[in-house]
Amino acid sequence: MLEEKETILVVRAEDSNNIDEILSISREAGFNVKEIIYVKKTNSKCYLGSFQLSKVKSIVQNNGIKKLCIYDELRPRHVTCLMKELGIEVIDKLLIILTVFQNHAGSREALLQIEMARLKHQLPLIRDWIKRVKAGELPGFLSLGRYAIDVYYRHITRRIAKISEELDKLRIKRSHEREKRKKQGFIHVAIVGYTNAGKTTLFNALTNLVKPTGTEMFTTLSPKSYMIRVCGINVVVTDTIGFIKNIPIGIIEAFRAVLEEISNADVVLLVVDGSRSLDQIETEFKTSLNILKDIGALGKPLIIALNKIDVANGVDINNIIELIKLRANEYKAQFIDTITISALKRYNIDLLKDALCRTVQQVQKNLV
Ligand SMILES: Nc1nc2c(ncn2[C@@H]2O[C@H](COP(=O)(O)OP(=O)(O)OP(=O)(O)O)[C@@H](O)[C@H]2O)c(=O)[nH]1
Ligand SMILES: [Mg+2]
Repeated sequence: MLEEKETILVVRAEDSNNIDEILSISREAGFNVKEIIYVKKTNSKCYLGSFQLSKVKSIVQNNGIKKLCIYDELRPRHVTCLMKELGIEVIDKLLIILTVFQNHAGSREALLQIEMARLKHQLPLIRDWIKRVKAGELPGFLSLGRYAIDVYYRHITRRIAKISEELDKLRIKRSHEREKRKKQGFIHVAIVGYTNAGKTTLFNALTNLVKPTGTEMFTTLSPKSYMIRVCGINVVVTDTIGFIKNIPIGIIEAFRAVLEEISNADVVLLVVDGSRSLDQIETEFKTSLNILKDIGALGKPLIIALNKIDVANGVDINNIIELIKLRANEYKAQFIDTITISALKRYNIDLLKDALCRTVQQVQKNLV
């Protein structure tokens, strides 16, 4: 079974500085990476140029590899061409990430969101196959005839419609719950940030709950909300799904309901992993700001929790604080303050609560 998961990993050359993260994601998806191939320039027909394609072909044949992982967003024609040339399964970035999600999905909503993203991802590929089968370009490909592919296509479209309906119901329920809490005068604080930054650990520190945390990425998929009192005000804190660099749009769309929890919050509490190198901190911070911008949450009061200072790796904290301020201003965020904390050791949680207190008081004043 394990051998089935042996793979060649294809990565864009420009992503080589992000290779540790890409390898972690691939490992968490269960893949055993035998070889990494970097692509400088992609080929419009088959994604890999003829030289790299023949290299991959020989590794596949010599090692009996059954899957090719490409950490990029592929066009249907790329997938079809690669499958035809190599005769093995081709898995792109969206599918790799969804496999990690699948391993962590704890709720029906998360499972439905994952299935939806998978099916929507398959549709254009199947459309491409139908087109080619009709044109006689794929005789006997995948041993499916045209009729079977048509039936499968119709099955997928029906399933997508059904899941959409169910997800819409869950979304409406979620938004009613939010509205109810708003009417009761609760202030919403969304804990956001890069995957593994320590969001759930902070959520636990603020709420005294013990939600699962872990060194793997995407431990949390479904948002968890809990009410706490912050200087006499009822505050609902919500733990959310982690961000990553260049997240495929299909995933953002599928997890729209989860991201709405952030765009509907009153205050954003952004957790930054302060134990990383300055470059990594900058990349992760900018990725988070970009996603907040995309989902329309950048205009909200933004508090930064600079986390893991118990294991800060020699980078001068003041440099990090300066960098954060600079970037936050560049993005025109409504930046409030950076508080250095350790969510795990519970350092400075009181200072963070003070900053939260000042901010939620202000929000409450503006609401009146
Ligand atoms: N040393 C140290 N480790 C921490 C701290 N906060 C969190 N961690 C560790 O970092 C890892 C990730 O923590 P989580 O709270 O699961 O991170 P998350 O942001 O919720 O991650 P995802 O849900 O996967 O996106 C865990 O192993 C935590 O124990 C901290 O302040 N110091
Ligand atoms: Mg988490």
